[in-house]
Amino acid sequence: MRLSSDQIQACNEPLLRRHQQAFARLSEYLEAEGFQPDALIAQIQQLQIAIPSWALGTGGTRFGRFPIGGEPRNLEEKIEDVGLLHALNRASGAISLHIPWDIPRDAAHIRSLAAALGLKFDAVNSNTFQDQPDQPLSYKFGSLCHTDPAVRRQAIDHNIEVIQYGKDLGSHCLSIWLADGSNFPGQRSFVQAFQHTLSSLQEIYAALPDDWIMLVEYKPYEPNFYATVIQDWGTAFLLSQKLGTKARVLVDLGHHLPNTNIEQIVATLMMEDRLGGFHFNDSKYGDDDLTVGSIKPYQLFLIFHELVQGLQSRNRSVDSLAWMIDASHNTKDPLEDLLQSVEAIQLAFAQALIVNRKALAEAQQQNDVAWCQELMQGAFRTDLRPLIAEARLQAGGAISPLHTYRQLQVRQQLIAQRGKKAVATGL
Ligand code: PSV
Ligand code: MN
Ligand code: MN
Repeated sequence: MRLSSDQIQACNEPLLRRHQQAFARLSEYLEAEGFQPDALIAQIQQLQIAIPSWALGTGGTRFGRFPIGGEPRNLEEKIEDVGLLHALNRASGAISLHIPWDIPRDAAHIRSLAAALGLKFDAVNSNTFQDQPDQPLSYKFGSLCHTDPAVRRQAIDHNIEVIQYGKDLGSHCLSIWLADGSNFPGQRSFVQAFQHTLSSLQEIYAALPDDWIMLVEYKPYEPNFYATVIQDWGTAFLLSQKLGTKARVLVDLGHHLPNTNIEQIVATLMMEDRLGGFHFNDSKYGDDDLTVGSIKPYQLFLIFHELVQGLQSRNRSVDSLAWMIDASHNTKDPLEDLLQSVEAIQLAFAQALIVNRKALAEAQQQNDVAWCQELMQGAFRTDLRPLIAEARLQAGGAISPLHTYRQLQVRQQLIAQRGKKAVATGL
């Protein structure tokens, strides 16, 4: 299924007048504050958020899964779904695959399908956290860290194979998340587990093309509940430093202990030029994988404030980082959820763009604490939704993606085409 620009424009029509009024009011305010709406729009349009192939079906917990029907049954249909999102918001122009959940057997065909929808292939993800049916050795006690060199070999070879799939698709990035760790004290030597992981990663790194990045993702717990080998940003940073300049840290917002100051981690990683990318989601307790911005939108803004500062001070463009959503849950239409997530990311980014950085630097220098807070919250509390809508509209997207998605009855059509019982492959 595809959405034509005529369909989208027809849905925009009745919303246009109100949008134009709201955008005119906001533009006036922004210009008075010293910002050019056109320049902001150009930056917003540059930010493309990759959609993970595993987020397109209804997620779930081990207690239950409640599929809503019409889910993509194969990689082609997953690409089709990301194409629907991108047609609506013009900001989801990339897809990220998990191998072997989504093996692109005919890479040329998959590539042309994606290109026809304006999509690129973002990071390819390896998977050594599950045993596959035809797999000779088990990852029950780890993969790249395993005590048995044969298991490590198998996991290394898998990663090298994933790089090959990525090359065929035109990706430039390998993303590695390991479930490796231990469930009970004394089960593993921390040092040996780290050293095995490092030497395995070194072998994978050696197979990485020169124009690729290796993203090393950390997570403090789950599925191992005593220790995780790459438990935090410090460990991921250490590994990336030891590996080389093509290795970078991936920050998944859900992979921190409660109340961790993620924005400070981001600032430090950017300062050292070791931030590689993001997995966006939101959470109240842990790795809850909820809709981005649904629980802690101020934290998201503070993170983007550091990102914008880091990118501007290094003169780097927004596409120098890998931006991806990593969420999957139980109770919403996944496509609606992804539209909401992308919009939350765009809003936080735009809010960060309108922080008065010069005034902030001065207030910081004067230790004017109250004014610093005022400047930050002033940007955060500005309603920039008309600016994001205008960025979408100018790019050929929907003024209100969710409204248009519902009006065009996308889910109902997907159910009619794929069936009520269709369940996404993967997770
Ligand atoms: C693990 O919790 C994680 O965040 C990693 O990025 C995985 O690749 C992803 O979730 C999908 O399970
Ligand atoms: Mn993740
Ligand atoms: Mn996670």
